[in-house]
Amino acid sequence: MQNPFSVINFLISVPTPQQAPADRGAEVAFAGRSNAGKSSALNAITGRKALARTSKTPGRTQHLVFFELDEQTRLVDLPGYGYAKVPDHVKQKWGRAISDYLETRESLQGLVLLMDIRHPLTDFDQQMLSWCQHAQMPVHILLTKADKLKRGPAKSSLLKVEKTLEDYPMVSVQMFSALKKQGVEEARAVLSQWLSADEDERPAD
Ligand SMILES: Nc1nc2c(ncn2[C@@H]2O[C@H](COP(=O)(O)OP(=O)(O)OP(=O)(O)O)[C@@H](O)[C@H]2O)c(=O)[nH]1
Ligand SMILES: [Mg+2]
Repeated sequence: MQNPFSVINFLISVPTPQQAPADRGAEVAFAGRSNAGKSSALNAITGRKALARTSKTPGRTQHLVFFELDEQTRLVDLPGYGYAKVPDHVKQKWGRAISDYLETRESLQGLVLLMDIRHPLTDFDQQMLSWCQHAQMPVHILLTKADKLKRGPAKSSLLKVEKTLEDYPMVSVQMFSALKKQGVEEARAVLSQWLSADEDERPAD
C-alpha cells in the first residue's frame, strides 16, 4: 500500500500551545509516557527515519513539535509525561502544556496514546484515558516495543489492555514495533480515517 504520510515536513516546535500554529484543519497528536517510543513511532508511521528526534534519554521531546502533511493536516509529537528525573517545576510545565493543548485544540481529531507493551496503563495513562473519555476524544493505543516480548507475553499484554478498554468505547488498541515496523499499516489506517473524517465540521481558516 502507498504511504500517504511520507510527504511530511517539520513545521514548528513550541514550548506552550499558545505558540502553536493556526488551529485549523485536522490534527492527530502522539502522547504517552516519556521514553514510550512516540518519536520512533512517528518516524515509522511516516516512513521518515529522522523526522522526529528519538533518544535513549527519557525526556527528549520537551516541546510540542508540529509536522505538516499539507496545509490542512498535521501530526504532533507531545512531550512525554511521567519521567521521574526531571525537576518538579519542569514536570508541571509539561503537564500544563499537554492539558492546555488537549483542552483547547479544536483541530485535534484523535490521540495516539503510546504505552510500552511491558508496562501498559500507568497512572498517567489511565488519567489520560479518563480525560479523553470525558472529552469524547477518540484514542488509539499503540503498545510499543512489541519486539521486546515473545509472542505469548505480548498477546497477554494486549488482552489485558483490551479487557480494561471494555469501559472505553472510543478507544482502540494494537501492538506496535517501530524497530520491526510491526503494526505500521494498521496505525496509518486509523490516522487516515481521523484526518479525513468530518471535513465539514473542522475549524475553518
Ligand atoms: N526495541 C525497541 N526500541 C524502541 C522502539 N521504539 C522506540 N524504541 C527505543 O526507545 C527509546 C525511546 O524512544 P523515543 O521514540 O525517543 O521515545 P519518546 O516517547 O519520544 O521519548 P520522549 O521524547 O523522551 O518522551 C529509544 O532508545 C528508542 O530507540 C521499538 O519499537 N522497539
Ligand atoms: Mg520523543
